[in-house]
Amino acid sequence: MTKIECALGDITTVRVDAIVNAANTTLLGGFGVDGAIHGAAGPQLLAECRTLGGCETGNAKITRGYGLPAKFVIHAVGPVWRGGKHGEDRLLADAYGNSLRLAVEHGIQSIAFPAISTGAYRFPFDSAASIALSTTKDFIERNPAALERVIFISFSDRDHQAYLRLCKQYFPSSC
Ligand code: AR6
Repeated sequence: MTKIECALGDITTVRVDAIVNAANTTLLGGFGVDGAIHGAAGPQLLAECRTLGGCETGNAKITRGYGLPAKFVIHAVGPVWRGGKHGEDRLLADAYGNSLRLAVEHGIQSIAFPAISTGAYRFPFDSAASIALSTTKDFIERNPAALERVIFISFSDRDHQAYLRLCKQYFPSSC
């Protein structure tokens, strides 16, 4: 059975097989969690990202983790929030679903997600967390035993409390 966890902290320090990056379509770095991941991984990460040819919104690509404790980085591109009527929910669900699919294809057993799109891209936090949790629940139901651990990392206590509250709804026996 897959263990679901919610934790507060800096995703660059988490010891898992893969951490997910909230990237942009260029995959060439940025601010927020993207900047923190590139900073902690070192310049080899950017060098590998340059070979990938970017990534469409809703999709994800994988690299090695270099200086990070995580072996892999899954670079997922969430949507910019534009009011909610431009397919944002679907694109965010796709970013999570494609990250999970890529993880399983690479034999990854443990994966940590930041709250994709909820910073610079302004997606409302509770809706984004609900999409993250419901997409993960669907994936786990369709792929039982594919993953050991999925961790949702929040960067503020307020976000962490929101995750804990919503997690109880989607995974009553976990969080
Ligand atoms: N660990 C965990 N979570 C973090 C960390 C960290 N070290 N740093 C920030 N967060 P954002 P987006 C949280 O803006 O909204 C970049 O420039 C943060 O509190 O990093 O998907 C990219 O290159 C927030 O909840 O990503 C893109 O251009 C969440 O991570 C653009 O920003 C996501 O915030 C992507 O915007």
